[in-house]
Amino acid sequence: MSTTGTTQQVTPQLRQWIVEQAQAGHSAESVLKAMIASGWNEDVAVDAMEETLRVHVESQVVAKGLPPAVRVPEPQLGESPLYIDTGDRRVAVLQTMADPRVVVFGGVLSDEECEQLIALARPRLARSLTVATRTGGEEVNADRTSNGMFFQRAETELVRRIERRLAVLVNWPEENGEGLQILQYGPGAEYKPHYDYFDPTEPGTPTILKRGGQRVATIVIYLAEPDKGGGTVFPDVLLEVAPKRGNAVFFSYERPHPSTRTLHGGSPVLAGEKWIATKWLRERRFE
Ligand code: PD2
Ligand code: ZN
Repeated sequence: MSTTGTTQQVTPQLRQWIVEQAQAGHSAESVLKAMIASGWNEDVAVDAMEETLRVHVESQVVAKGLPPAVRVPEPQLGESPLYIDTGDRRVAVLQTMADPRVVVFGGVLSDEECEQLIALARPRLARSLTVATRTGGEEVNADRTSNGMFFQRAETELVRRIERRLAVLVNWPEENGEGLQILQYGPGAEYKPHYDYFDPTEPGTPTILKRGGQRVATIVIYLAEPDKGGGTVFPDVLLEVAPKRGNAVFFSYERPHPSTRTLHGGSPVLAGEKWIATKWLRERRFE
């Protein structure tokens, strides 16, 4: 890549030099200045530095025993748009956080869509189960006192339309999504803080991963607002997202590890009833 027509090759020697400069405590600006002074095109120099340091940091992290990072869904927010056009709906971008990666969207679903999902789910509710990572099966869990059900992927026209919309919203294939899960929380019900990825150290996890790899992101959509309580909390960063009907919170996790700071929970509902739809996204096609 070059503005002069000649290609500037980023060599292993250059990469090593960049790492050495960073290790010696030189700032990114000073390293960049030195590269430009010795003839490097600025864009090439910036790209080379970013890529070199990213690869270096990742190799250090993996050497420490953390699972490797994978590609995750990411909404197109490069130019800080106020809205994202998903093809059939204009969704508002209300708030973004870099670490943990959290994005709050407004108006993902219409009030009618929220009501329709609740009406379809209500007769099928049962006490929520969670995946038992020890065995790979499912179990009732005292940390999750909601009632729930799963839709099959594309089970109805409404479900299909919502899944398409979410796929466009966060740039991730529809087929990599688990079926939409609907949860109902009455007064006192909560979902204690947890991670949505599967713990790699649990014996049941390899079986779970056969169906599409790890979970890499979550979208929680609020379908009905409680009168009090019921926010989605991220305790590591003291963030609380209000459960406003039609809005959604998206968060991603590039490795199944607490360093992602994606510990999150559903606070107890204090009054009224909270309903959500959760879409968990896998690395690959979920079968
Ligand atoms: O209901 C919530 O706010 C919530 C909190 C944590 C939902 C989930 N996790 C989930 O469905 O994974
Ligand atoms: Zn969760």
